[in-house]
Amino acid sequence: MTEIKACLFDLDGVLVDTAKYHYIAWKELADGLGFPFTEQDNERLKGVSRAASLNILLEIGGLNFDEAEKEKLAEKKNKRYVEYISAMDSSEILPGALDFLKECRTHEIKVALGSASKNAMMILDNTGLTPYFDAIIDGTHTSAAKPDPEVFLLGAEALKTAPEHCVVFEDAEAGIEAATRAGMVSVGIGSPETLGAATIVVNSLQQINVARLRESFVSA
Ligand code: B16
Ligand code: MG
Repeated sequence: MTEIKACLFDLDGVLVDTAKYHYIAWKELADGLGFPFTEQDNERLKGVSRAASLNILLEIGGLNFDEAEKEKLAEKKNKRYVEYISAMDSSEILPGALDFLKECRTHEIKVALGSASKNAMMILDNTGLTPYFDAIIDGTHTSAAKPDPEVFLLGAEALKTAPEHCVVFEDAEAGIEAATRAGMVSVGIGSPETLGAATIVVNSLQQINVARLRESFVSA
C-alpha cells in the first residue's frame, strides 16, 4: 500500500458492543426451545448473518425446523434484539472509536461501514455515529455474507477508492478473511489467537491512530 485513503469499519465488536444484546436475544430463543446456550456458544455467531446464526443455534440444540418455521424464529429473536438496541445511546460506543473516527475526518480519510447487520442504521442513529460515515453498507445491501468480500468491495466502490488504499477494522475471523479476499489490509480488534490472519491485531481502537496506521501499512 502506498497511501491510506479509506477506513472500512465492521460495527458489532468494533464500534459498539451489540454482541451482548445478540446473546441475550438468542439465549431467550434457546430457553424457549428448551436447550442451553452459553456465552461461549455465542462466539460462533459473531460476524455471522442472522439466518446463518439461527442455523448454528439450532445445530447446538440438535433441532430441525423447516424454512418457514426458521423465518418465524429469526423474526422472534430479531424483535427482542431490536427492543434492546432501541435503548442504546452514545455511552455504548467502544473505547477509542469516536476519537479515531474524528481523526479520520481531520486527515481526510474516507469512512465506510461494512456490517452484516440489517439493524445497523438504528444502532448508528441511536449512538450518534451516523454523521461520521461517508458510506454505509450493511446487511440490507449485500447478497453474500462474510467471508465473502462483497460488503467491503461495495464499501470501497461507494467511497470511490481502490481496495489497495483501504484498511478494514474487524473483530471476526470471517471479516478478516473477507478483507483479505477484497485485496485490503486489515486491523483485527481482539485476540491474536483468533485474528492471526489480520495484517495487525490490537485490543481496541484505543491503540490505533492515523500515525500508527501509516507506520504499519505505508511502505516508503
Ligand atoms: P442482524 P457485524 C453482525 O454484525 C453480528 O456480529 C452478528 O452477530 C449478527 O448475527 C449479524 O450482524 C446480523 O445482525 O440480525 O442485526 O441483521 O459484526 O457484521 O457488524
Ligand atoms: Mg463484528
